Amino acid sequence: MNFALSALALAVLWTLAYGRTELANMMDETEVCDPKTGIVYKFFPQFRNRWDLARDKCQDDGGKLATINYQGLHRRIKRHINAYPDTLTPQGLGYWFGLNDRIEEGVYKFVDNEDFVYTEGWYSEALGGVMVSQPNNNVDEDCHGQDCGQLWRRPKSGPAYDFDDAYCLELKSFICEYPAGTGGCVIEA
Ligand SMILES: [Ca+2]
Ligand SMILES: [Ca+2]
Repeated sequence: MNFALSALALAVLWTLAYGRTELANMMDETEVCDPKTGIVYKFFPQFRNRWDLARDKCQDDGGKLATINYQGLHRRIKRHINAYPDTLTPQGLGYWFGLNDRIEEGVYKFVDNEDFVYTEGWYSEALGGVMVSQPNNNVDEDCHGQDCGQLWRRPKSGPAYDFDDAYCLELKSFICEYPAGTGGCVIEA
């Protein structure tokens, strides 16, 4: 009995924490509605842009580079990317999103200046027995380091699409977001 109750409690907690709400396709799988918030996300897996040009493209389009600042949304986006061949292979091994520390090294913000709080989203892996965690502001290829956030297509088998700071001049796909209600995306009760 105790075991059954414990299992039930765990199931309820799991559902509350990791509810399997999915992003809903709109025009196709590259344009989706988040039924939790009514916000629309658009993936550009065929485009290759620098981070600042991706940011401008989203703004010109009436949106902004996506803000991903809590676990539920990050999980929904990761599941969506992995569910469709068109979104599974971004250019440059990743999707730019709004996260960046371009103004002050180590102080991460989104494009609308929202503070970054969801630090569990960073990628980490063991390399040669050493744990390498992002953000690492790698300076190997640019002495200014890495200041622009991507959802990284790594590891190669079963990519996690967790957060990495990358060189802003790299050419990558990107994800824009548009205000709640755009294109008829509504919050589900
Ligand atoms: Ca940096
Ligand atoms: Ca990095």
